[in-house]
Amino acid sequence: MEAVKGVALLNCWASPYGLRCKVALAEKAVEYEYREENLMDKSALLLQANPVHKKVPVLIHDGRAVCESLLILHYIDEVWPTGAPLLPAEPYGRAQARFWADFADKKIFDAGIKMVRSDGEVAAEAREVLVEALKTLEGELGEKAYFGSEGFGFVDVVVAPIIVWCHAFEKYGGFTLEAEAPKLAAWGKRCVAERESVAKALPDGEKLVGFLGSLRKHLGLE
Ligand code: GS8
Repeated sequence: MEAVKGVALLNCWASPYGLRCKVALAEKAVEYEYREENLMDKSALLLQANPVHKKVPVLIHDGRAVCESLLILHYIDEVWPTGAPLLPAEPYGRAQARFWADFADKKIFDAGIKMVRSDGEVAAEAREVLVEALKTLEGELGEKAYFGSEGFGFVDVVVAPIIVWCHAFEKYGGFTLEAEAPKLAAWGKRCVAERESVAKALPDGEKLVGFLGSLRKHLGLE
């Protein structure tokens, strides 16, 4: 594998999985080299660093690769103790945080991406799963400011990319987060206003919508 010094993140700017890694690295004030990947023409480094899935994000630390965004977040939390830990200290809280992270991946990001990449019945079914999941996630947030019981934490980092991805979800799903899950919408605004890590890591929502529009054209959906 190409020798990479220090810390590097292989990513595609629009990836919700990579965005959460950017937020976590910023929370921990880790300096790193950002390497943008072209997923249509993956670099030799990406193929060597993630030979199993060949996907971004990949974190490279002192020449060793860590794959899968949730595992990258765990790694970052364990290796860089700067700032508050992302995961709670006690086992039950950790288990709960992992549960909601898994829920976000399986229900929100999977359904949302499926909806954006399809049309007709498939898109309608994905939309239903997505909206239901957003409401369920809002139920978990409840009246708290953040998902973490002690403030912004693991689940907030995992879910943060929906703040921009929701622009696309709303456009292609014909709903608004504000109407379906107003507390979750307020949480998103709070994250951007109060966490520099989030404000700086996330791309412009309209740029993302444009990118996904081109993808849909490429897939023959528009
Ligand atoms: C998902 C990564 C992923 O889907 C994680 O890291 O959490 N479970 C993984 N990455 C996509 C880009 S974002 O949609 C990817 O790299 N796709 C390239 C490919 O499938 O060839």
